[in-house]
Order: sequence, then C-alpha cells, then structure tokens
Amino acid sequence: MLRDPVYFDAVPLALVSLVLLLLTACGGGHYPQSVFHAEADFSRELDGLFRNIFAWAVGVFVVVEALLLVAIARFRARPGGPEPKPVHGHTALEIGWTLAPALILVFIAVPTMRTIFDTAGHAPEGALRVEVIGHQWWWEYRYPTLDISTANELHIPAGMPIQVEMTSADVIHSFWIPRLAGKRDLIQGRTNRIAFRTDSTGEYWGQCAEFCGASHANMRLRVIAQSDSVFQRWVDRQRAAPVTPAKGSVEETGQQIFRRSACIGCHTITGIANAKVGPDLSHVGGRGTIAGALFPNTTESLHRWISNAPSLKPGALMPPQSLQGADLDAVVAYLQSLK
Ligand code: HEC
Ligand SMILES: [Cu+2]
Repeated sequence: MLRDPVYFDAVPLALVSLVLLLLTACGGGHYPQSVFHAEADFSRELDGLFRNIFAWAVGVFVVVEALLLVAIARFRARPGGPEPKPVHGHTALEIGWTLAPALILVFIAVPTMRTIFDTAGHAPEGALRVEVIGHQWWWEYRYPTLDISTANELHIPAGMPIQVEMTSADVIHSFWIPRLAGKRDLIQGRTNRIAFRTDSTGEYWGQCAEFCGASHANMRLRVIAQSDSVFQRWVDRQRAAPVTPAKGSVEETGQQIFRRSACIGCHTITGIANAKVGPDLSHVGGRGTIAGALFPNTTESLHRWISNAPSLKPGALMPPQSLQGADLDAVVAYLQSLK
C-alpha cells in the first residue's frame, strides 16, 4: 500500500525565499570592488559573459522546475489510485535530453572562448606599458617607457589602453581590480599580461586575489584613472628629482637621519639610497595611502608604520625601526616633503 503523501507547507517557504531575494537588492550605492559595476572594456566583457551564461542557467532552471512541478501534480500517488506503471526506455526523450544540453554548452562555449582570447592581453598599438611586480605584501609599478617607479597606487590615463605586464618577486600573487580588470596571476620568472582601457576617470580599488601569506588580505591597491593633462602632471612630478630640503630645515635633518639609518638598505630615494627591498620612496609624499593602500598617508600612520610596521600589518617585511622623538618627526617630515 502507498502511504499518504507528505504535504510541505509551501507558503512560508515561498515567503522566506521571496524576502531573501528582495534583500539581495540592498547594499547601498557604493561598490568599490564590485564586478557588476564594470568600468573598463575588460571587465565589461567578463560581466557580459557572466550575464549570458546566467541567462542560460535561468532558462534551464525554469524548464526543469516547471517539468518537475507538472510531474508532481500529474503523476502523484492518490489514495485508492492504481499502482504506477513502470516505463523502460524512451528513445525520443533520451535523444532530446542529450542534444539540448549539448547545444546549450555550445552556446556557452563560443562566447567563453571569445572572451578568453579577447582578454589574453593583446594591447592595441600605442598602449601604455606598465610592469606590475608583486611583493609580499605590496605592489611595485614600473612604467618602462616613462622611466617611473612607484608603489601601490597605479596612475593611468583614462581613454588610453594599458598593457599590464605582471611578474612576482617572491610567491604567486594575483592582480585584481574588480571594476576594471583581472584577476591574473603574478608568477616569478614569467610574465603574464592583461590589457584594458577605462574611459571614466576616478578611483578604483583592487587587491591581491591569490593567497600569498600572512598579510595577503592587506595587499590592496588603488588605481587612479586621470584625464590626460592630470596624468601628465603626475608623470612630470614622478620623473623630477626628489625634492631637496631647504638648508637648516627639519626636512634636511630628516634626510640626514634617513641617510644614516637602516632605511637605505631597503629603500630607494633617487640620489640618496638605491635599495629595492621595499617601495621606492622618491615621491612617497605624493601618495594618498601607504603599505599596500592599507593606511592613509598621514603623519600619524607614518609614525606608527616606521616605529613598528608588523604590529600594523601582520608579517610586514619592514622590521620595527628604533627612531624616536624628534628624529622620527624629522624623518616623517622629510618623507612627506617628497611629493
Ligand atoms: C629590512 C628592510 C627595510 C628597512 C630597513 C626599512 N624598510 Fe620601509 N619598507 C620595507 C618594506 C618591505 C615595505 C613594504 C611593506 C608592506 O607594505 O607590506 C616598506 C614600506 C615602507 C613605507 C611605506 C611606503 C609605501 O608607499 O607603501 C615607508 C614610508 C617606509 N617603509 C619607510 C621606512 C623608513 C623611514 C625606514 C628607516 C627608518 C625604513 N622604511 C626601513 C622594508 C624596509
Ligand atoms: Cu596575496
């Protein structure tokens, strides 16, 4: 004998689902790292592919669920009804449910392959080349054609294609600016490429997307897309020699202390020090953030950072420095003057 069918109370379940669905629309208007707010050709292409595949998935879902509901309604066991009739084999049905998914996969595969080739990093003629080197846990940027080296904050001209050439100084990292481009791995000893172009000026956030050690989550970055003239002004400032402090100023004292401290074993300031363990500080005062775009570039964060970086950023490869009091003030003032 068949037992009585079990009835689910479908109404509360449907209500909960509806509320959850509506809640997904919440979240405010600011999406610093949302792939759904694409602002470059690269990210728009990924977004388009995602939406395309999602539409197919929704179609499959609707058809499958509809058939399921029909089956439940029409073929359910009814009290006193006859035993169900077993059915073996149905050639037309079997060919149908083999062909339909195969066709859908073709419709998904074609745009997927196109996107893979489109995002393979072939930049058009005249693209601006930027080398990105991943370090635990910060980003080094070099502009080989402009002779610039900077860190963590990537300035680009809006409207111009950017050719990014990526490698790593240590472990594997991944360069990802959700609204613009990426993710793509940075691997020591090889060069991976992406190319992208954004037409809107503004600030975009990104971060390392491949686990790379203690401060992986603190390996962030900022992209600042600027109009041609603003970008050119930035380039000119970066190419200029670092500011020379005035005679007798506190900045000059800071420079002297910097020169005889451990700093010169790890950092570059053109004309003062030339080491490559940490970020180039020639124009550090012009950056908005420090330490993997983790802290605002303020007097207070520079003080705390120089005194004890690992206490602010776990594992940071800049050891605590013994500078204190007026000496530390002077070094901070010097760094801030390096616009
Ligand atoms: C053993 C090498 C080492 C020494 C010595 C060292 N640093 Fe660093 N420094 C680093 C590394 C590595 C980073 C990047 C750390 C990170 O972001 O995770 C860094 C980052 C910085 C930053 C942030 C730069 C940016 O744009 O993010 C400043 C400022 C800085 N160091 C100043 C100093 C000063 C001043 C001294 C000397 C008093 C000094 N450092 C000594 C290795 C060193
Ligand atoms: Cu990482």
